[in-house]
Amino acid sequence: MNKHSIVNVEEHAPGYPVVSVKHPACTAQVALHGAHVMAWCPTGQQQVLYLSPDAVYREGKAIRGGIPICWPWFNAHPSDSSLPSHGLVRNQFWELESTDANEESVVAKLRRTTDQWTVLATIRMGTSLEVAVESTNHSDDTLMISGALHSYFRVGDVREITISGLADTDYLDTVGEHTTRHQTDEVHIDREVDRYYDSSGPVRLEDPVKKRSILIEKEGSPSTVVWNPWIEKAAALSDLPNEDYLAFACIEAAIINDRAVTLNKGETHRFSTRISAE
Ligand code: TA6
Repeated sequence: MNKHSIVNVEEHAPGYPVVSVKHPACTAQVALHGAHVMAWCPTGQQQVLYLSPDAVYREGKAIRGGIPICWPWFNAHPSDSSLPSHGLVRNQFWELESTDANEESVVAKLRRTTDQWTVLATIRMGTSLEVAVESTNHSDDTLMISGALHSYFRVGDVREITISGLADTDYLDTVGEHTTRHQTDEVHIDREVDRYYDSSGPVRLEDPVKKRSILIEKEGSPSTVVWNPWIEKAAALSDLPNEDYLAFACIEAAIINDRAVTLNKGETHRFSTRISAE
């Protein structure tokens, strides 16, 4: 298989390289900034990921949409409010280590390395999409890891979708005063939703408007975050059209800060999400 006819690195904006994949199984785009999957479309299907038309493509600003890699913490830093929300690495350029193409898929590996740690993203794009994040601590200090694969799924109308797989689990409702609640059945979105579910199992998004179903599987993360900003919060986001709260739902493989993983020197942790659509 001629890799060069399938994988190209192009400038999405000046100084902003993106891996562009055109494979028989799918098309996809991965920005080196944040090792950020921007788009993935299995052949013969509709685009699976939401990407804001107002997304900003410059160093230091996370792309609104796709699959942000939130690492090494989730949401606000546990102790330092001066640090950016959702960690450091979604706002930084990563090194493109390799791209390999075979009959089934393309695999891209991107890494960020410092004196203390290395984070490696392995992104497999084919008839399904898998994003895996491996963290390695190579310092003498312990390293606390939390974060999320913060996937934005494109939907026809968020008010019409059904999210299954979270029934009979507890969740932390972070809208307003944080409250632990119990999910008795399927999840529907008719308001701002920002919930951390105690669930490591698969979740299915049914979209009657787009007439499709998206399966989200995960490994190595104990929580599933479901988020939609709804009207008011969407209007406050400058990189999101006001009406686009209707066009996506986030279903995230997450390690919430109070469930952080401790890595000693030489230890590695891996978490991943696998997405398929039908
Ligand atoms: O994952 C849900 C969440 O933490 C929400 O609270 C909201 O802040 C969202 O992430 C988006 O965060 P961002 O920093 O990308 O605007």
